[in-house]
Amino acid sequence: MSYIDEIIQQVIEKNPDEPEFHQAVREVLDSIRVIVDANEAQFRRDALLERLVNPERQIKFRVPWIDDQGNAHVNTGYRVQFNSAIGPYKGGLRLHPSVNIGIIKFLGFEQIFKNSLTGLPIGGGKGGSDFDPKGKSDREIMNFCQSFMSELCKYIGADTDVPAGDIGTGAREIGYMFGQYKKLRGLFEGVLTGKGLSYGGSLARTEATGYGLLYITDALLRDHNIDIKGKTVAVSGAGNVAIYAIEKAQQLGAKVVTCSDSTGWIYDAEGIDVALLKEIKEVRRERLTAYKNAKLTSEYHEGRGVWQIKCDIALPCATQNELTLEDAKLLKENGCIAVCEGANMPTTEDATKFLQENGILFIPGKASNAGGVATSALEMSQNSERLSWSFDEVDSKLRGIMENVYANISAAAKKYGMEGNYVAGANIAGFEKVLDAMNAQGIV
Ligand code: NDP
Ligand code: 2IT
Repeated sequence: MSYIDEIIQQVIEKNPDEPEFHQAVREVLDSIRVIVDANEAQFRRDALLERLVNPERQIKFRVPWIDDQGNAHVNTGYRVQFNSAIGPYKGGLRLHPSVNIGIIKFLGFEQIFKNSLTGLPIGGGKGGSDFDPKGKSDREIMNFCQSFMSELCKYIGADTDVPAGDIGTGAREIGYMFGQYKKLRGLFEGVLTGKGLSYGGSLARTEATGYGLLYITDALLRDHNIDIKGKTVAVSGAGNVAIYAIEKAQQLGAKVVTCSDSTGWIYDAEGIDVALLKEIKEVRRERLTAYKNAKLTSEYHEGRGVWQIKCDIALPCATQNELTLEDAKLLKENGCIAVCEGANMPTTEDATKFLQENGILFIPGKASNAGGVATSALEMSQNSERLSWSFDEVDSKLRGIMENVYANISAAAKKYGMEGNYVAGANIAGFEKVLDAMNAQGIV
């Protein structure tokens, strides 16, 4: 059996009940087969792949917190410090009831290669909790975040591990966590990114993942002589990534006709009203039914369904495995030309394969959503030099980074005879830098 297949089997056996982690490992290892096969003896001797798929450290802890009625609850907190070959661990914190160690490991594993693709010095990590922020008061959120950080603060720091937002963790949660870290460690330092602008946050970090997604989508389309102007776009999700993807798509002249949350979805033939969406999601924290109520010409549907809408470009920006084979077939039937992932691993394995085999341009999340973490790294730079850059300066750096990511994944795919396969290109280009750093640093 090949080294790669042995490792994939080992990952499945040693990490049962973690299907998302298996999926992420399988996709990366399948893509780097050419490199591994050519170096099999050395890689086996150095247990290179074993070191790649086993996190450097996994931290799991109890998070007790008290609700507004005075009742205590206990959630589980996680931080997986996956790989520090190219820099301090970096990656978000997810707060969602579906969180378990397998989800955090899949996200942490993806983060290694994503962070490498940004060209910036950041290693891979991820964390979070099965806490559900929905329906909680501000005080309950604060209480949870403080308890979570009371334990996490022992393991992180501006030069060791720098968490940030993800699903369920936005500016409010980062603020409460930062306050608690500072109180317990006595350090005002860039230990978290996505901070508020008044205490060390970076302009354009809020927008970065969504804007970055559109910068790379635009680069992809231009490379194929297609103009994004006038194109119809379907977006899923209605959170941080989706909102700013919609905003930038509109600025580039495209029309976005859908968005969704975990209870339903909107079809707005006139184009999503992004100011209204921000008001509902960022300020009032309401469901998408509020969008329909405010904009009577739009349609609201319960459940999932955005991929049945005819579009040229599909941008899944909600969560993992939300775009299935059935959805991919609908997109194809409806003439979709490109799918670029805003979320982490939103497309199932069989759907990805179908899209690629049917000539639909496809960029995987580890490349196309890298703008968020890249801008987090720019926030770290600003914190280190105790300066703040202008919005335009950060935004233009972000655009440059995303254009580079596209050029690199495209070149890597071509170099290994897989032109246009951006999944292979992203995994190979991301892996090469990590490999070089791991080899240089010895067996650690
Ligand atoms: P938010 O919490 O801001 O928004 C998430 C959105 O997705 C919400 O609309 C949410 O609906 C919906 N959603 C979440 N879980 C599910 C689910 N199980 N089924 C259906 N809908 C769901 O998160 P982000 O926008 O930050 O993150 C979205 C994706 O982008 C995630 O995959 C994340 O890992 C990825 N990402 C985020 C980055 C960032 O900088 N924030 C950077 C790179 C990737 P509801 O509110 O109803 O739950
Ligand atoms: O998935 C991701 O890249 C993020 N949630 C952002 C991580 C970060 O450190 O900004």
